[in-house]
Amino acid sequence: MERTFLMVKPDAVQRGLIGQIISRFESKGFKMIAGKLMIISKELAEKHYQEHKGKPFYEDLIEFMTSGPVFAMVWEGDNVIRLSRLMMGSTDPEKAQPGTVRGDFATLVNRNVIHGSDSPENAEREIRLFFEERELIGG
Ligand code: IDP
Ligand code: MG
Repeated sequence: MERTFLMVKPDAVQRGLIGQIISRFESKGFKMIAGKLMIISKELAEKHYQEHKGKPFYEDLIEFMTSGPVFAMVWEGDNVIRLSRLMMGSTDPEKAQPGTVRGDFATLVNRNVIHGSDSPENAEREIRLFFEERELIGG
């Protein structure tokens, strides 16, 4: 069974969208095996987004991700990495299809509501960054 790391970003937490977003992944048939509301440190945000260091949007991204609480989660299911990315839609909400999380809840690329791991390697890395092994329930 595959695992991925999903995170409701500060914009969506502030807008009260945690429940609706969780509901979509539950309805799909995935299982949440860990979840917590947290304010992430600059250090954690920088580790999480290390691949984007140096890009024009990097500093704003770190500031945004540390600007308020996020809801960090681990989800389990068949092909959950690829399928959850499909359910999230394109990074830029202008390109995200209706029916996807970003297509339905977002308008701007720098306020795009949700993060999801893009590969098995990143999923494992991100899960380990945000959670202790003992926090994963029934995994
Ligand atoms: P992803 O979140 O769909 O995996 P990435 O390319 O990994 O997209 O980018 C990480 C995050 O950085 C995006 O979700 C978005 O918040 C932000 N970002 C990406 N590209 C841009 C951009 O061109 N302008 C502003 N923010 C961006
Ligand atoms: Mg990414």
